[in-house]
Amino acid sequence: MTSNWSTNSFTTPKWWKESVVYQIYPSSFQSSPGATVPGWGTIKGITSRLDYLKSLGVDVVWPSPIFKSPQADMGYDVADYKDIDPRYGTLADVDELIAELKKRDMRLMMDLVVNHTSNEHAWFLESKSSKSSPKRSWYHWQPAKGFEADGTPIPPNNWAQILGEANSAWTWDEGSQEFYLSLFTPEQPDLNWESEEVREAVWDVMRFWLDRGACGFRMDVINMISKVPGYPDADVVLPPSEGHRWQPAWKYFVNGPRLHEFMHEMNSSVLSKYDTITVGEMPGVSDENEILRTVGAESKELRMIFIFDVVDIDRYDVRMTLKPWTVKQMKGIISRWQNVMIEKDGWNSVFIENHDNPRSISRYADDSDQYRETSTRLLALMQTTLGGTLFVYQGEEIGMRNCPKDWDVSEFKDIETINYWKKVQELKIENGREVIDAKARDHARTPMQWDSTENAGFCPTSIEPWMRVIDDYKTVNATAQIEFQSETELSPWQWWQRALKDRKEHKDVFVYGNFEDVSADHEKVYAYLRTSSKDTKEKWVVALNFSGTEQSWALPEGVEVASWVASTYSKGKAEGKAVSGTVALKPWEGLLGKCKTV
Ligand code: TEU
Repeated sequence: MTSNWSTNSFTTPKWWKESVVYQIYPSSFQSSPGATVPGWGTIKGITSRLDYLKSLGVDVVWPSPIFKSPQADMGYDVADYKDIDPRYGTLADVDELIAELKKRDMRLMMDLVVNHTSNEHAWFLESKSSKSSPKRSWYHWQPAKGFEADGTPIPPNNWAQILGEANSAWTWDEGSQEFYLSLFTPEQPDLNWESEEVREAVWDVMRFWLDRGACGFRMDVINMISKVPGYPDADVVLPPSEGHRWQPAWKYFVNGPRLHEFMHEMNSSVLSKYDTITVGEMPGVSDENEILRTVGAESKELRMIFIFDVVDIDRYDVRMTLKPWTVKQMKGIISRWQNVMIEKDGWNSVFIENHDNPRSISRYADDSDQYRETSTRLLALMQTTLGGTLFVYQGEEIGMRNCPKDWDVSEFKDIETINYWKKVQELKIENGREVIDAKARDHARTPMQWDSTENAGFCPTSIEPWMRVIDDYKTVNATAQIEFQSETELSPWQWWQRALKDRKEHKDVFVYGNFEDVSADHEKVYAYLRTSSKDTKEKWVVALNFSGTEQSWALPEGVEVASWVASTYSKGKAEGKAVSGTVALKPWEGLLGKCKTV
């Protein structure tokens, strides 16, 4: 590898590189006494759990949107960026949260959703009031392409909605007799970033939160803000013969022509004036140069992004599909981005869960009673030993599973799942239920399992939570795992806690270190070396068995393990493992070893 890693700025320490970010799904994290909407989580609930997060090893808390919202898409439809939804609390509650975080040397990162607003945002209400409204140009308005014989207006092009692929991305407004672009749902009209006034309004929102004490932003679908002018028709990939009328149109709004210009403007107008953490959600882009334009050390755009390659590994053109994948593919993706960032001086996020994806143990490992715990530890070991800023999603630290397959579909509340289920009925999609069981966003949105009492400690027992608690909470819960005592084993939570501590103690290796994949040809084992960025050249090896069968894997020539310091099967050192040559791994076993240095 011709890396200039040790001299480029990859190894330059920054708080936002070494921080552990914990994503909270506010509706499902923790309710609090006097909650406006019983059975929903609140900001006060988050504040009440800060000691829990601190003791886990979290530095930055990122709640999914808590702004005023009609909740058509769980808060990703914002009606007022400067106010809090009453169901979550008040601005004063956020101030208190920030103050309590500060006391613990922690920070708050906000979710900035500015590709679109809610259709109830004052900007949109004004924009739709008439064709001559001063805010008409704040959204994407287009006349009908024509009208059906029965008078139904025909949308300007064939783009499909993202959260309801069976529908057009354009919504007809009776009042002003035009369509507006609404890529996600009709309740989420896309802002028109071509308008300078829109951009100024966004900068103003950003300053509002940074001045209030937020440390930065996760930016929702920030790579969709520039649309290709003229809105060209998308290629037909979903066969009309099977009833598909609308087509995925990513090509025309993902990393569009003015994206980088807008991001530069955001940086020079706002971000450059504060010391922030920024992470852009950027689905649908895997091009190295394009990504480095955003996250390269000199790019002057964002600190890092969420690259979707791993979470998109099991889909075809749209997310609600099931595509077979292999461990080798996953390894290839992860190693590719580890290397790119090191070699080309960029920075990346490390994540495998969020509120838009199923649970990681159910998806990438084995969530059966037999292997759930080692699977959780395996995925934790992998993530805590990869370079980049680490993101942990609520419940991931206790190995929460997907919703049970015997739940009625009515338990699933997400608009994407509801729209998908309608499509399944209409188009008679045979594996529809299977897709929901594997992919629905609902799997990650069930209430956090705090303890073994009814409702899992999420809300009082007399109240029905907004979404059903997963039935396994009596055994899978935070309290049981924190209190777990054993001579030979760590609970998944205890393992995560130790792994985060180790990561921080050895940040020169795990956050800033060099990376070398040493398992390229193995079908099931993912193994890599991490070498310290300091002169010590301390070297560690990680070997992960991504299968339910025993595997053997060979350490590279010349690499000798001084001590296998951890196995996902034991509390202390792994005993009886070979220190050179072929190493045996149990099903779903992960090993961490410190290598001898010459
Ligand atoms: O998600 C954007 C996104 O593209 C996906 O992760 C999305 O869930 C998937 O494409 C659906 O098939 C973000 C938010 O994270 C998500 O919760 C919102 O629904 C969406 O934007 C709209 O704001």
